[in-house]
Formats: sequence, C-alpha cells, structure tokens
Amino acid sequence: MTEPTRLDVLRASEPLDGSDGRRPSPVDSTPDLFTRHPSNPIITVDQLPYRANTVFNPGAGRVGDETVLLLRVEDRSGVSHLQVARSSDGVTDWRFDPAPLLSPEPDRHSEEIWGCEDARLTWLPEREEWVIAYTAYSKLGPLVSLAATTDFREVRRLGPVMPPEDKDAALFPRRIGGRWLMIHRPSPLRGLAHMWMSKSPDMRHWGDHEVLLEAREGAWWDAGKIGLGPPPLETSEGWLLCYHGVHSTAGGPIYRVGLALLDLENPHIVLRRSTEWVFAPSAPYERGGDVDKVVFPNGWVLDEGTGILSMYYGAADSSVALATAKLTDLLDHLCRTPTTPRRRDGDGASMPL
Ligand code: BMA
Repeated sequence: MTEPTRLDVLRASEPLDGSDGRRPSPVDSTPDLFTRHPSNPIITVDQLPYRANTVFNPGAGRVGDETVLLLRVEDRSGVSHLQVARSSDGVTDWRFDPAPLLSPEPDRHSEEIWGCEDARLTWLPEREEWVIAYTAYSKLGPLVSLAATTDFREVRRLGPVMPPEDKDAALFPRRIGGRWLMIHRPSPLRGLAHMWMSKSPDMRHWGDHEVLLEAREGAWWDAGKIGLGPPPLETSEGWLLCYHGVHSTAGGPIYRVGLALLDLENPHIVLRRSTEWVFAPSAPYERGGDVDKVVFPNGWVLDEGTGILSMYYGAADSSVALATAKLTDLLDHLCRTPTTPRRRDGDGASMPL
C-alpha cells in the first residue's frame, strides 16, 4: 500500500456540503511563504555587457552545475530579445553569453517583428532537450512560439503554435495520456482572460483546448486576467502551478502571484487554488520601475537536496529578483486551502463560452 499523501489525509476531513471555497478569516491569512533574497535585485541592466533599457522576467533552469536564466532584455528601441546568464550558485557572479540566444529575426520569422519576450524553460527527459516557450510579438499581437535547445548556446526554432493574442505559455515536462500538454493564456475579444490547456501528439499540432483556471471577478486580486508563471512542477501532491493575477486599480494594474495544484494524471482537475495571493510587490524595486507594482515570475529551480524552490521573477519590468520557499510549505499551504466543490469529483474544467 502506498503512503497517503497530504491531500488524502485532508480529503478525509473535508466538508462535502460545498461550504468550502469561502474566503479565509483574517486570522487564517496566508503567512509569508517566500523570502526575498537579501541581494535583490540580483540582476540589473548595468550588469549587461551592452546598453539596454531593462532586464526582467527570466525563464530558469539548472543545466549541469549552473543555473541558467533566459533573461528578457528590452533594448533602447523598445524591442525585447532573450539573453542567457549563467551562475553556479544561482545568485551571484552572473556571466552573460556574448550574443543573445533568441533575437527577433523578422525577415525569416515575421511573427517576431516586435520582439521575443518572457521565456519559460521546460526540460523534457524523453527528448533530452529543453523546450522554450516564449512570446513572439507579432504585428497582430503577441503569440506563443516554441524553440528547443540542449545547452542554451544553440537553439532551434519550432515556430508559432498559438495565434495572437496568446501568451504566458509553458509545457509540462512529460507526456500525459500519450500527448504533450501546454498551458497558455489567450485573450478573448469578450469575457475574461483565463488560463487554458491544450494537447499535442507532436508538439506542432495543438488541440483539445479547454479552460483550466478561470480569472476571478470583481474585487479579487486575480480578477479579469491571470497567466501561468513558471512551468508546472511535478510533486507528490500534484502539479504545482504558480500564476500571476492582475488587479486593475485607478492607479494602474497590480501584478501578484498565487498557487494552484492540479491532479497528477488528470491535470485538467484543479485540486486546490490559493485564495489569497502568496507574493506581491512590496520592495521598492517591485513597487517602482518601468511598470510599477509588478512581480512576474516565470522561472523556478528546485534543489532536490534541500527542498528549497528558487523563484526568479521580474520586478517592475526593470530588474531580476529572487525569492525562495520550502516546497513543503507551499504544498502544506495549498493542501489546507479549501477545495473547489465543482472540481471535487474530477468533472473537468468548465467552458465558460
Ligand atoms: C504582461 C507581460 C509581462 C509584463 C507585465 C507587466 O502583460 O507583458 O511581460 O511584465 O505585463 O507589464
């Protein structure tokens, strides 16, 4: 018999009458799960070997004995490219590759005319390569493009996989039910911008699109628009997701971060979703920059030995910062979050169409 997981233990004691999903009382409010690194911001534009406007929103991975960040660098014309930075401790002594890994090539890839932005890196053991999901900024709006690499020195474009407008995409690291899975965020003409999941037999042809996680409404911190952060992380309790939620205010949008947990073999089933945000702009470098009040994680690295998860994020669209958390603390927190009754029995994602 296998050991019961945290969720098995909690499920046995949960109310079944739909009284869950409520907002927590102030005394239950979320503790600080993430700790900002004292050296934050860990990368600023002055460290780059060339002049640029800003550096932010990095994808992240552990490649051999180095942490690799795929940085979004916005140049002084406003167009972004993706630049590699390497460090052995993932905090200091960043070395920048001599040339960007992915620079817009509008003559050959017209969808990149206004830039390559916000990479998410997923290692695929089956293919023994990394797949980079990034936003190509086309004349018709942002869309999802894929590229592949083994070493972040050479890269092979796989091309656009979702038409505009669509962004915030990342692959799961393995096939499920024989197919590759991708989470992404289309922006519909009407209604809210939810997170969707799509499937592919070959990573080129994508279908069976369904809504995975809905933006909430009204006053919620994640009302109207949400998007995936780093790629889904496989854990004992399910796929851990980190996502950003955008709250519109008279003073402009605020980008904050929440967590969710998907069923391991049926990831369209959302087991848990944090009620409150777990990370929000509060440090000066997060509150003020080219775009104020933004924390935007799209990379994380788990140290299997210590169980510490390093979350790399863009701060105010102006610098790169790092916050760490114990993976078990994140899972404990989610497992204590009331479940969503509609999804309890694995009845699939709703299609609010
Ligand atoms: C989102 C993305 C991010 C950016 C954020 C805040 O729409 O474009 O790249 O960090 O807005 O400006």
